[in-house]
Amino acid sequence: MQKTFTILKPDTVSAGKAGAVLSEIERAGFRICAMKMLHLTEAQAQGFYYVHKERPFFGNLVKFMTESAIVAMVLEADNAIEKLRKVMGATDPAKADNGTIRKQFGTNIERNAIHGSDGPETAAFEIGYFFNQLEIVR
Ligand code: 3AN
Repeated sequence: MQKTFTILKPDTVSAGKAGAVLSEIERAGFRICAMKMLHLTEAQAQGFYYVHKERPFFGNLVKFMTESAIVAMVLEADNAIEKLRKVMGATDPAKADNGTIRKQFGTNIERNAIHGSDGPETAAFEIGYFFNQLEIVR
């Protein structure tokens, strides 16, 4: 079993689609190990996305991620990291496969409904950024 980290982004939560996206996640067979809703500050969003700090879209990404509430979760499944990336679909919803979360709920490459860790090191960092050990249900 492997753990991964996901965020239902502000576009999803503000559109009232958090439940619908969560449904897709559960239907795909993930166990929810931890979940919280929060409204990120600018500093918190910058810290989370520090790997992208030199990218031209960094400022807009931080602005978007702080515009309203998000739902952060730890998920568990066999091969969870890769599995979630498949269920999410391509970063750009226009290029995402039919049936993926980003195809169904994303608007564009920035407002793309959901975040998922892209590897074991980022998953470990991202889980620890949002949750302490006591908040992760075994
Ligand atoms: P993914 O979320 O699919 O792993 P990354 O890690 O390349 O994609 O990018 C992180 C986030 O930055 C994306 N989820 C998206 O919201 C945003 N992003 C990526 N590329 C662009 C871009 N060209 N323009 C605007 N935002 C982008």
